[in-house]
Amino acid sequence: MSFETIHLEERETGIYLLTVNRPKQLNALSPQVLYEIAAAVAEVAGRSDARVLMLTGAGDKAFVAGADIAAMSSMTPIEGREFALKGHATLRALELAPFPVIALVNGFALGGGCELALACDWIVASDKAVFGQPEVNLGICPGFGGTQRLARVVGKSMALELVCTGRQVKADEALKIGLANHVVAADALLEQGLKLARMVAQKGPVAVKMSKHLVQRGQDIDLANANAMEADVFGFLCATDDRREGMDAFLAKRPAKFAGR
Ligand code: CO8
Repeated sequence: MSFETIHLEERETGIYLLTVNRPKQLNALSPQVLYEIAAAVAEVAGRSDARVLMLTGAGDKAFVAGADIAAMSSMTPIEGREFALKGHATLRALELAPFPVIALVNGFALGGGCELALACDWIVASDKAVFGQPEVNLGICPGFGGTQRLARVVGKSMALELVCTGRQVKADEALKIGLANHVVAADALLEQGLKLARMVAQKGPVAVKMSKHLVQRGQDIDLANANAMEADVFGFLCATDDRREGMDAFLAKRPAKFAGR
């Protein structure tokens, strides 16, 4: 599939890189970008070798500087609602993708850009990254799930401070408040992402897929039911070839060769 506003490539076997590619607009999210991200996630999900998707922004200035303000400025209420719903659906597709999605935040991740990063499974930031929910400057609130995901990641009080003040958070603070898992020099960002992606790609594919599923789905339900779901998935994994291979390899003191079934 060919795209106009994003670029999708397989960097290494099973490891994909999606780049939002509108550097002149600091990679702002237009409706087309959202459609193309969703289509790219579906395309990667359709490839049996897919293990990890990394998501970044083109250029050296921005990951994504927000939803496209020029496009939003002329939206009718109906178009605005559709844009918000498309944003929610696209970000949910990242959360439910059957492989980990790593955000490589290389610059501004503001508004919808911060929300996009939050919908990825974890964030690796460059030392040039700047996060924030500046929607209050524009007389709007976050509209792609930012109020909810941010509060779940950094806690209610910090989320309230950030969405009510629009204050920007640099990489070192993002690391401190648990928004970013790692901060590295800008020129080491892709390599750090690849390093983590390779670690994932070497593990049992079904186990990784189901581990992500448990963490993501478990966020939406109570602890007792989430733990019950975990027990069911654990039982299911006991029946896989990967479980047999993983344990046989450990006992034979050799590396495991997972088939992903
Ligand atoms: N949308 C559209 N264009 C943008 C955006 C954006 N979010 N951000 C930057 N651009 C454009 C600028 O207009 C400029 O274009 P041009 O060269 O044609 O004038 C170009 O990118 C470069 O930007 P700047 O000249 O402003 O670059 P600076 O280095 O001076 O500043 C900043 C960089 C600080 C990132 C600045 O561009 C900025 O503040 N951008 C806006 C950030 C923002 O407010 N983001 C939140 C947007 S609202 C949102 O995301 C809501 C999400 C939920 C939507 C729900 C749907 C209904």
